[in-house]
Amino acid sequence: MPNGIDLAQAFMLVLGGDALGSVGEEMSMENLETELKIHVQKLMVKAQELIEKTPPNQLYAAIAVIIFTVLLFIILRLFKRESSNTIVLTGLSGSGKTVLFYQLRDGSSHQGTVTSMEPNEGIFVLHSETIKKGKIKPIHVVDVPGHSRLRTKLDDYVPKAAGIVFVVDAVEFLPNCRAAAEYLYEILTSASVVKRKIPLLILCNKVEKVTAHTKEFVRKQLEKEIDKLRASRTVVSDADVTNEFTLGTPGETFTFSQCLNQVTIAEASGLTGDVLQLEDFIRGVVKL
Ligand SMILES: Nc1nc2c(ncn2[C@@H]2O[C@H](COP(=O)(O)OP(=O)(O)O)[C@@H](O)[C@H]2O)c(=O)[nH]1
Ligand SMILES: [Mg+2]
Repeated sequence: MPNGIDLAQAFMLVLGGDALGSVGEEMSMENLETELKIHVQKLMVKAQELIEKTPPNQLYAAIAVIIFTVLLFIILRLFKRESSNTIVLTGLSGSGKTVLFYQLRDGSSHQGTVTSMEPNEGIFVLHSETIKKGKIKPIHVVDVPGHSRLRTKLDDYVPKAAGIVFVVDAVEFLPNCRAAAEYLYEILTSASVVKRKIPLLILCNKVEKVTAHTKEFVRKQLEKEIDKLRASRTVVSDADVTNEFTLGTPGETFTFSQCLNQVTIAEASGLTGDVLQLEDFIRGVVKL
């Protein structure tokens, strides 16, 4: 690159003159300006010569490559989904969402100091990440209560969620199984979850209790309940399906593996601070 060297030499010349000290500052500035002007002119001439010397085919090819690259860049920009760091914690009330929320944020359960009537929301760095060195990324966690009148709140958060955590009380599971399955069904058939294939984690909570059901048991029971719901709902609807999507493979018993979005199941104990599997899920979907 002779041009680069020329330019560098010009700079050295001017800077060198300045370093000699005796010349006034204004003079050297003017010098620098004129030097640069001359140089730019020289460069322009050289560029023109180069263009004239290059066969037009090569020139067109170069221009085509540049245009193609720019277009590709623009298209990629447009299609790249805005990466989200929102995690929606939801599930029936009493399942332990609020305790989990504080556990993620502070590494402590804040027992007895929290009410569950409003969505809890916070942007924070996972407590377990704060001790790490280097790059740490904050996440946005919303704890959406499971009371039916608050469930519509879900629609505010789900469309921009990177992942959904559906918390299930593994101890008091059987009496709540039907209600949990109904809620889960609602989530799994909502338009944004299906279209954006939002990963969902079914989190069996309170597993430190010996009476807690295993995650395999919870999964099977939920699948059974959802299968029943699906059978009854596909008969009724058709007319009033606005944004409801059909769930699973028709004609087959429902399993979570049939869902278009990834559905996984894990265990936690918010009370004792055992939230490793939950944090792993969050790290996976937010890409910390
Ligand atoms: N044994 C046990 N109890 C828990 C656990 N997590 C939450 N709880 C209790 O379950 C109840 C409901 O918890 P909360 O976080 O308010 O549930 P939310 O309604 O889903 O927000 C509270 O009494 C908690 O102390 C857990 O991991 N183990
Ligand atoms: Mg709560």
